[in-house]
Amino acid sequence: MRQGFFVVVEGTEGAGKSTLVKRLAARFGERGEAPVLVREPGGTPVAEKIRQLLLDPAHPIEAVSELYLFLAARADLVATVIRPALEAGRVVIADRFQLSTEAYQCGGRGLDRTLFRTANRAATGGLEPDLTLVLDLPPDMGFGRIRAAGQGLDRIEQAGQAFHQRVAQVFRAATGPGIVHLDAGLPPDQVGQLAWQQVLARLPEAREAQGR
Ligand code: Z5A
Repeated sequence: MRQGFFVVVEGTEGAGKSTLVKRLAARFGERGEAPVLVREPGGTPVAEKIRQLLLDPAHPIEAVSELYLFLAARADLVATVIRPALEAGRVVIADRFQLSTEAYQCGGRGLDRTLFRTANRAATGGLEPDLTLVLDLPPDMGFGRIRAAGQGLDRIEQAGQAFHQRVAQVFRAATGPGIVHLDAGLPPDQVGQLAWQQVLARLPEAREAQGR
């Protein structure tokens, strides 16, 4: 059976995650491969309903409730879309995954990392991305892009400058197996090219060729 490949794109708002996901999908398309594209929170009927609840600025959500809502959406997405696709040998590209929870709910909201790790493992069944591309961009630049694009701010985007600085700090400091940082201040073509090089180096056939 072919091995699946799981790529995650992470970073602060306006860093260019959606833009990069589309570019990577196009590159896979050129190789005759149609990746499964997902975004978090969302990607299943249940998770999309949870997304509406989470992003709606009309009501506050307590931090632990917020954590479990993100994880409930993730559990549904992993069980019904991501894991079956990987088991079928497909490429999956996710716009945000577990590093976002660590950044927003632990860094931003101040929740305990042990609580997050334990609960997140229950939600994902221990699934880890093969590659996590972290788009590094100062939050004020990302918000500048969002304003320039004329988009409104959702509940979490409205959380204030200090919150978003703490979130950005977690993204900047992230290290670990398969985590790669890219300068999101570069033009989209260059970000896309650098990201694609990272993907190519980690595809199952590249690992096999290198005896890894
Ligand atoms: N969240 C959480 O708290 N905990 C979790 O566990 C998870 C998520 C999974 C989801 O919001 C919110 O949920 C998010 C984190 C939280 N909230 N906040 N704050 P979302 O999915 O709706 O929004 P987002 O993830 O923040 O995405 P975004 O605002 O759409 O940004 P983006 O996808 O990174 O950027 P983009 O849409 O590709 O680009 C934004 C603009 O910049 C656009 O006009 C582009 O043309 C432009 N762009 C893109 N790349 C470039 C470059 N390289 N140069 C110049 N301009 C560029």
